[in-house]
Amino acid sequence: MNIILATQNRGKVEEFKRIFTDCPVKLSSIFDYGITLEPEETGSTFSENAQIKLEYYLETLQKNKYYDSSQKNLLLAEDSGIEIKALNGEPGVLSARYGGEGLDSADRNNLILKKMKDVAPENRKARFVCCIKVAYIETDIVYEFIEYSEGIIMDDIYGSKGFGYDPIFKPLGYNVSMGSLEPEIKDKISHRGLASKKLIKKILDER
Ligand code: ITT
Repeated sequence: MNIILATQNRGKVEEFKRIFTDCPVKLSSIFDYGITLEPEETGSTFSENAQIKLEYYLETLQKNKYYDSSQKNLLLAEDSGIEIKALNGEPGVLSARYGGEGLDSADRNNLILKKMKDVAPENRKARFVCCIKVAYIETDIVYEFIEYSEGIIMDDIYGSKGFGYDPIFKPLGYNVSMGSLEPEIKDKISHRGLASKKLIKKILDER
């Protein structure tokens, strides 16, 4: 089976490649097909945005026949982000664009730290959310998997592994930031790792 990752985020591609290492599938991404156009994420939930991405890239792939039809082809779209309790759930679905388009990840992390500077340790709860949606390209049948990774927002930036908000997020049960964890540990506890685990189980059950 082929899985085509429908994401423009190279951090996600790297993680999915690691997570699927032992799963008997061939992984590629829309980068391999030179697809750079992306849809506007106008949904108000992770599920709605994952659906928007899935439909957009499904149409592109089906129109251009960018896949090997001698095998089953699964298109995988994913919408994710971080919800911070003290910020009423923000950045949420706006995680990739929080604070405006001109910012990079370090700017976004600093923006959050600034907003949270007077928030007491017990009120710094946050969680990562991952909604994976997959569609069989030939049949359009869709499945959804949602998972969470709970933790708190730290008082500064720690670690340089991972991407996005990893350096300011301390996962529950750990004493260091997600950005300080070895990638394989992150995959075991992350929203993306846990949602992927459900998908992998489905793929293996269907074999
Ligand atoms: P695609 O839509 O093309 O997949 P994107 O980066 O725009 O790429 P999202 O709209 O799903 O993806 O936004 C997810 C953002 O949430 C991402 O840019 C990060 O800032 C943050 N995020 C998601 N998962 C994360 C993780 O594992 N670690 C740190 N930050 C994460």
